[in-house]
Amino acid sequence: MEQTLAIIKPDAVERNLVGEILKRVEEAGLRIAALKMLKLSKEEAQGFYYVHRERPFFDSLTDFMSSGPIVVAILQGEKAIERWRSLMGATDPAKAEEGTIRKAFGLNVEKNSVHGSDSPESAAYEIAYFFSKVEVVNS
Ligand code: FUP
Repeated sequence: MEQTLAIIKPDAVERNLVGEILKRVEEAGLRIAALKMLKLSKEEAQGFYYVHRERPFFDSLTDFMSSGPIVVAILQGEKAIERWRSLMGATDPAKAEEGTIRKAFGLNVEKNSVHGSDSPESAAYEIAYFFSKVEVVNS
């Protein structure tokens, strides 16, 4: 069993897409092991995206990620990291495959509706960033 961190980003929460996105998660057979809504401060968004701190889009991305509420979840299942990323689609919605969340709902490369961990190492960091042990269901 593998776990990954999913985020429904401010652009998607703003457009009432939380239910639609979680429905796709459940229909794909991934289990939700933890779930909550919160609003990041600018500093918290910078901490989350620390690996991208040198990238030219870092300031704009962390402004966006702290601009409104997000929903964070731990998704669990066989190959959860890869399965959630394939449901999400490519980073740039214009390049995402038909049937993916970013193709359906993403607005641009920044406001691309969802996040997913890209490796077991980032999943471990990202899950610990948002959830304490008592918030995660054991199943
Ligand atoms: P992904 O793993 O698909 O979310 O994409 P990346 O790790 O490449 O990018 C991290 C975040 O930076 C993505 F959510 C989108 C954002 N980004 C920009 O805002 N501008 C860019 O030019 C590239 C990425």
